[in-house]
Amino acid sequence: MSRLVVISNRIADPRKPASGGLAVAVGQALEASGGLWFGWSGKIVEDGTPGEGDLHLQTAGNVQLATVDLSREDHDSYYLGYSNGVLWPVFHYRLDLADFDAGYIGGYRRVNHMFARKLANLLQPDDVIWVHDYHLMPLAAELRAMGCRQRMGFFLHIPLPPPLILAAVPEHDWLVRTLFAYDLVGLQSDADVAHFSRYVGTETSADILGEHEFRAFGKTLQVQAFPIGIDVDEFQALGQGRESQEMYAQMKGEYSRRRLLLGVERMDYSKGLPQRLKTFRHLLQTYPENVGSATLIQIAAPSRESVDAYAALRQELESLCGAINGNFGELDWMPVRYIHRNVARKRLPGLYRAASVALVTPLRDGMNLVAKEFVVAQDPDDPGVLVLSRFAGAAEQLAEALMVNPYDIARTAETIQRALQMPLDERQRRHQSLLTRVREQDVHWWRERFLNALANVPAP
Ligand code: ADQ
Repeated sequence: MSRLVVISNRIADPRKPASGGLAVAVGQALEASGGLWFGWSGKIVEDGTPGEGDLHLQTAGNVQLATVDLSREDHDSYYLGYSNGVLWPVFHYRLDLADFDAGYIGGYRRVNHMFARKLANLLQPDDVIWVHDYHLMPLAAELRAMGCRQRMGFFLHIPLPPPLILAAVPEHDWLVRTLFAYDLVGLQSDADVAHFSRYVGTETSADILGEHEFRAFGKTLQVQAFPIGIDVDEFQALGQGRESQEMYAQMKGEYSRRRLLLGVERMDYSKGLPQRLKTFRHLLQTYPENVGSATLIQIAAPSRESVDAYAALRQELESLCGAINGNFGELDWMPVRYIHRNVARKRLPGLYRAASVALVTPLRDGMNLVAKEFVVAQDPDDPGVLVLSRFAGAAEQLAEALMVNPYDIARTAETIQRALQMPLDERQRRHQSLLTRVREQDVHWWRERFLNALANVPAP
């Protein structure tokens, strides 16, 4: 069995339990075959030399962890600049928020080159290499240039935008060309694969050999959808834990006479938070029976706060929440509880289970794991209702959710009202179908499908 080598911007120690579904899934795959996990150490060296960083090696069971430090300059241009200031907004269709500073690309290329250089020394000839996410798109091209011939796959966790949006990235043709250094590219949804196919059809001279097969730059590439799932057993076990049960009891106690609506995410402009608050305000205005009853708990964990667009979003949210609470609040009821913090993962299932309605309404999302976690956390006898944006990758799999266009505030409010009034038998029916799919297509299914497809790519 070949050794698996996983490369991602951040890595997690597979021995530590609370690191979340992806870390668990990748950790298990690495342990099964023995493996190497490579990425940034999280450390920034203030006066470090760009393109140079110390390599740290650590062993965790039969998994080797290899991490590299970043100089301040590399961190700011590769991570904050190009990855999160250019690729993240453009890939989420937010050209207005992209910061096309010509200086960033140098850092992005430099760090990818450095990662490849450090990694190449650690590779064995029959390793299988799996690279994750937008930070590291050109990594395989760098490795190939150094003579590495191993099987290489790439998985993009965020959406791939339509061709004319992707084309706004000044280096778009180079970026896509570097993808052809992989043997397999995995995307979250069929919509993303269709965008890739249209891009190569219009912007390159690639031959489209089949629905999932493309030939260009002397290389054949497979591109397929592999929708990521969650670790259902792990999340259900968390739900049985003391912290989660306490959370549930506390919420049920506090809100015994009220209906709880819940949003949980990183604070990010892709998640549609201002639209969600405006929708909630519209719900209170249009359906006054919710005044004094419906309460929105919005958890928005701090994220990338040194990128400008995030600070502006935070201000907007604080002012919207303040206005809604000021206009509608009563002495014994605040319509919005806005919490700008992380909730401990062990408590999350209890919070989800106490909610009557989950609002998962991103403007664009590669997948969205919160939607799947909410489904798994519900009591099947009395489940809450998932209101889901059609623009989340998860919408392709979770058709029994109540689907909304989050830009359409009036109709989304109407749909939330429908969710609040949904009869028990309909809630049970929808939940049963959703749970079956989330369970069948879990994170292990995702990982196995990807790694099988990579193993079965015909040799060049
Ligand atoms: P994210 O944009 O981070 O992920 P998501 O898929 O929802 O979004 O995953 C977030 C994870 O963090 C979930 O497990 C959730 O429970 C947890 N989380 C979020 N906010 C939290 C909070 N305030 N407190 C505690 N936990 C919180 C990116 C892409 C997604 C894609 C994933 C995986 O943007 O589209 O689904 O990667 O590929």
